Amino acid sequence: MTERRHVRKLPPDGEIITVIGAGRSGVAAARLSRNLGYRVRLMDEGIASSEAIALSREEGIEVLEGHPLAAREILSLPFVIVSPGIPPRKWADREAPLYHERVVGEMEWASFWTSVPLIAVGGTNGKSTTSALLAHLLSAAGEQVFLGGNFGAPLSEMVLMERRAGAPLHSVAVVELSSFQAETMGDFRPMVNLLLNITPDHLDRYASVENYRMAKWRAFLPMGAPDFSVLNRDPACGVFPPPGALSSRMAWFYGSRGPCPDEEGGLVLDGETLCARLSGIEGLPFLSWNLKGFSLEGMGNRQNLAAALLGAILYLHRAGKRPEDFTSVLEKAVTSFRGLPHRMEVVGEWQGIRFVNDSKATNVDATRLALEGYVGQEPVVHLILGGRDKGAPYAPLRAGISRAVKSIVALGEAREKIREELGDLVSLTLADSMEDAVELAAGQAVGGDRILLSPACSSYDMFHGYEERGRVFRSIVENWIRRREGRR
Ligand code: UMA
Repeated sequence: MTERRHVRKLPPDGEIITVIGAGRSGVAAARLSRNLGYRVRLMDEGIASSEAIALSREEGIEVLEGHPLAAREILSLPFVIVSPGIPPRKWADREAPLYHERVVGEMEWASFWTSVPLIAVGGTNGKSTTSALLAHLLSAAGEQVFLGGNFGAPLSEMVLMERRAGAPLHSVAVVELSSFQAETMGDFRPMVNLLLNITPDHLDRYASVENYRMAKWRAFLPMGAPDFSVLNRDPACGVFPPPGALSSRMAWFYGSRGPCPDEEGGLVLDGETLCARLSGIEGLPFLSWNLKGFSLEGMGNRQNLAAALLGAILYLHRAGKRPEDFTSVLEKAVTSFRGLPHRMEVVGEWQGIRFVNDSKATNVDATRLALEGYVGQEPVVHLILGGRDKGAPYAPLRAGISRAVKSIVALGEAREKIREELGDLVSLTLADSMEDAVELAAGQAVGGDRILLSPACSSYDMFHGYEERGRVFRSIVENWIRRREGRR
């Protein structure tokens, strides 16, 4: 089990703790702190009126609504827990990332109060799928897994549940970790910490890409020698640890096509056959797996698979399990994983034409990764792109489009910009609606082709979020297939 070291001084018994942000994280952190015996104030700039807030009040938590955050006030308080959605400039008058002795993020706070080993999963894209796959693999290997963090249930909810039960209910916690949760970290000690990729994102919160990058690395700095940092070996994924900053053990994974720069010290997924090879990890023999039953498409998912498998192996190894007890279990479990909705999700197939919903690809890099998974064969993709433009150029898609895409259908507010930047590469048509887009893309497809919705844009010009966009796509595809089947 990971030994916990605290640089921060934990607040003394009975101290007043202020939690800022009364969303799901803040409420959970406040209730956990109250359960630990602290006096707790929950502060929010907006209106806090959920059932959970009423419950918090009943538990003796003081709730302050409509309370503007002022750095001078916050930093004079004895101890503060921040919700991930609160940007540090609000409470510290400065840009992230930063560490403060008396200010801690919700996930890190919760991690101080549990002995359940943690596996963290960070990265710009692929965090949720990798977390879910990792949890699936570990459950198959007989672990009692908590899955949460940025994924949904804050870690504080797990810790509170366990304290109330008076015993650990889980043998391991897989926590999806966002940069918002990482940026304040200073004592976080997961047993295994995965980093999938770092590409520009959240630039409305961070002053520069460098600040965003450093926010992600903060989750690795406190880790020590027995713990594993599990990092993507593909240079295109932007995972370059700050020189000399990591004192944990390192393990690499490589799921991209093409030769891996260095096969020792991690897990490599072979290009075409999905054969995984593990080597160079102290205490573990050379191991290999045949993963061709993995059903998720796209380069991002190959990398997610390599990361999750390596994370699972390292955790099981550290938990004292023998490779012969988990090797074939993991191989089987990979095959039964069905993925998450809206992330390279296969939503239909008709006469060999497969329809793939990647509505979660709300930025250019996510679409770039989706396309890379189809490179290396004849182009098969009819790509539906567009939505609300996020200001970034579409040029990073050019290489993938040239090699994997047969045609583009551009949709939404961004469609003219997309036509200007990509229209010279392959045939490009403009659609007025999602229905129109599916009709246009599928109308050009033959058996073996893919209709891929991977918009590289946010959905807010036409939908209430990427989930709604994905659901609409799915239902249009199902109708399209039903109509074709009716004609036969
Ligand atoms: N608030 C303020 N002042 C502010 C901002 C917010 O007072 O400047 C208040 C709001 O009025 C609201 C509360 O803070 O009452 C919301 O807090 P929050 O934004 O931290 O939201 P939570 O409900 O606690 O959800 C958070 C994560 N939200 C964010 O990081 C923005 C959830 O991730 C996470 O699932 C949840 O904790 C459980 O851990 C969501 C997310 O969008 C899914 N994450 C980003 C992403 O994935 O890109 C990082």
